[in-house]
Amino acid sequence: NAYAAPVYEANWQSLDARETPQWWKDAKFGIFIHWGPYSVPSFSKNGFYSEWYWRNLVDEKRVKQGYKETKAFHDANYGPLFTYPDFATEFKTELFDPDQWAEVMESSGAKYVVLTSKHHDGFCLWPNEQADRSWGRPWNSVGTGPGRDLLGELTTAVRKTEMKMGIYYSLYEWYNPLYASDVDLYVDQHMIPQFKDVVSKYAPSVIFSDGEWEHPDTTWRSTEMLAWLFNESPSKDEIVINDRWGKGCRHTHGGYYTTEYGSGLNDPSIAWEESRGMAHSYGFSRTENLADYNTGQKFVYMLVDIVSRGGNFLLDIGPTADGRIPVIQQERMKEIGDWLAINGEAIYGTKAWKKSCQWTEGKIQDAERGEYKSGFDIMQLTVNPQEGFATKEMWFTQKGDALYAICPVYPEDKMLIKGVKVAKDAEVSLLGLPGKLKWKQ
Ligand code: FUL
Repeated sequence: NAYAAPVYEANWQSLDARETPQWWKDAKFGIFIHWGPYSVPSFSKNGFYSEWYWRNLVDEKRVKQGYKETKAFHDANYGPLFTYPDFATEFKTELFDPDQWAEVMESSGAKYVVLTSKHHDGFCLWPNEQADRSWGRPWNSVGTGPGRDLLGELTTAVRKTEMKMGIYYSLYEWYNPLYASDVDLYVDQHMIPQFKDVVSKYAPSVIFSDGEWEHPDTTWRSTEMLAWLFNESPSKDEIVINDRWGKGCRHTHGGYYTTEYGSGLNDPSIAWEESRGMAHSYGFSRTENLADYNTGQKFVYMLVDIVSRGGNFLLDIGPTADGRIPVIQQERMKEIGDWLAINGEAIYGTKAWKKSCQWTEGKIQDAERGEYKSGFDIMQLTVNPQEGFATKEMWFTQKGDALYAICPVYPEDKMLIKGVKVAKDAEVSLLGLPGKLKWKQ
């Protein structure tokens, strides 16, 4: 019958044809959470990710490549006999208050949350029997450490707000005994049933898949899993997926395209999302200080810059092993939310305009520069006009018949918007200010 729901087949042609759901495209801003046993040592140096602690500790190649600080730190503080799995029992999350987390995340103006259900260490934040079986020990947050279903508790709390709840899920696990001996068996007996378990129990609205790069999608049997997800799972109607489903899949197959600590993409015709931590790492890192954290203003710039190019921003927080969101991370979220409370109309539900930004006149050194090197460079360009760099004086978004122009600094007097023809009866206003502004073509 012509009205039957579309049935997806286990091949990319069929799966790629599925549109990323509109709720996600409208949402623009989400909060990512990296939390697990690595939050106990919460250590990283030289910009390495703290959630890679186990790998940095034991992988000889990485140790030789300059990750030796991890081993030195570990041996000095925990001793060489203390292994990474021992951190699971120290991961106690005793102060975890899911409703407080949900409240503070919502205060950022974010519309969705993505929690690491399982990172590359294989540790599950929900009770999962596949994990315990293949690891031969309790390797989930109910069986050891917290003694709580962290994913379940946070899902319940987030769903009391207006935000959607999603999960990060790593296909590969560095040191899963099954993975190391026979990847096909790992996929068949561990990964696929585990993936179905987490989706069936929590019906996430987003799946941020990861750890795909060591094998092709055929090894992971990704298309089979996704056909199940789209056709049969409890998430099938609103599920949003990313592009990390096998070697070579990024920016080619699956759902939205991902960039990481980058500058995003310049193509508003595709769904994409930039993610990054507040400082140098996704997981919490005790080695980071105030100077390592971006300011709330920079995060607002990043958000606007990304949205003006049609993307979403997934900003990561790293809670502590005792279950707190560090106060500075709470403050950053609130700073972004304070801006969005007034200016959100120019962000949520918008689309990219014909131009994402406008460069300053006068101070321009490099005006034609259309390519962005990295998210960080964008901000340098934006905040240092006096140094003679090209400066983005205005970003644009649009919704319905409204054009939004967003300035990184408060305009002194007039704003000049280039390249726009305005209807005679158009109205111009400043969000947050009552009344209308004077304007002329
Ligand atoms: C990467 C992972 O290896 C990082 O640890 C982090 O989870 C990031 C979002 O994806 O590929």
